[in-house]
Amino acid sequence: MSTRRKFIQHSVTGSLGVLAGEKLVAAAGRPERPVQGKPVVISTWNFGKVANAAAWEVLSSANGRALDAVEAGVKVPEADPNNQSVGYGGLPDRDGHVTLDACIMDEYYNCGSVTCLEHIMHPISVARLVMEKTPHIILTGEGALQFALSQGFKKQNLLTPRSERAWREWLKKSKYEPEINIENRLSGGSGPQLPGGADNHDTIGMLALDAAGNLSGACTTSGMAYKLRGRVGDSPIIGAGLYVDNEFGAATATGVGEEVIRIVGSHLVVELLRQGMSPEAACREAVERIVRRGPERSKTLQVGFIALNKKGEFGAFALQKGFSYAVKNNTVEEVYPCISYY
Ligand code: SD4
Repeated sequence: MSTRRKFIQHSVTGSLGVLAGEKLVAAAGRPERPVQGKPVVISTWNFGKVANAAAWEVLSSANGRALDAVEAGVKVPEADPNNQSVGYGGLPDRDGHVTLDACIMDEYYNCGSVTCLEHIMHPISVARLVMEKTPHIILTGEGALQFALSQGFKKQNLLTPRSERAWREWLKKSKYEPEINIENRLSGGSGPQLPGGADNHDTIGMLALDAAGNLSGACTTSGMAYKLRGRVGDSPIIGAGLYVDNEFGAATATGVGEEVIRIVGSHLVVELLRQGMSPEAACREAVERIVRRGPERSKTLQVGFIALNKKGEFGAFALQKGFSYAVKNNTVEEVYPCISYY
């Protein structure tokens, strides 16, 4: 049985008992009937489910704010040494440095970001402080680290033995080839295996709508494994990896960041929400734009978008099969395999 089929089967089985007709829900890549309402949190990939649970603790508490929820949520994979794509345990660049990208945006159009940050386990919290305590939006590299230390963050070695082994194995051939859907293998998925047992790219992007009707989002990653030193992806770029417009909706992205930046993907999705599209249709249009701009290139890589509107309706669309996203609200706690262009 193909790994893809195994994955869908796993998701379907995992769905039973949560909602009536869940088999159809999972197979279609979206809920069978419209799901909406607040509060709600959605995030990228199957490992989003545990992150959503942490966000839900905030969202379901009195006056829980979406901004606090998304920060708490994405800190879960950031601190997980077994997640080789985000924070601690992330795969390094080709020189062996773990460099982290993250950004956060609230309901007032405030935003903060760090790029190429080293030695700090929770880049999302540093990004939040850039937003709240500086007149700037983006801090990078050495300056971002200096700022983090000044705010009391502790310097740590983020390269775990497992990730170091994977990197040393990779060095033998030094072939840079991001694999489609490598993310699925995280948290029990079944994606392909890289030398040394490593994954080569993932990201958690998370969007939340709180009970007061306010939206926020967060996005954090160690970026593409074995990237060139200094490479920054879409994830910390406001408008590319994440965008929140509290009037209409929010979107975030995962996959090959260069493609997302080229179309300023998350901002595009949110603008399409503004024009009245559903979250799924907006994500689809952004993906189709990537296809139109590079039809051949688009066959070889993965990009996925998720979106959430002010009513609490959500949707997603990906270039390739195999992307998944996790949703939690008052009635649903689910990982949906996403529909795709190819
Ligand atoms: C990046 N977008 O650095 C990130 C990686 C990613 O699934 O999302 N991978 O380009």
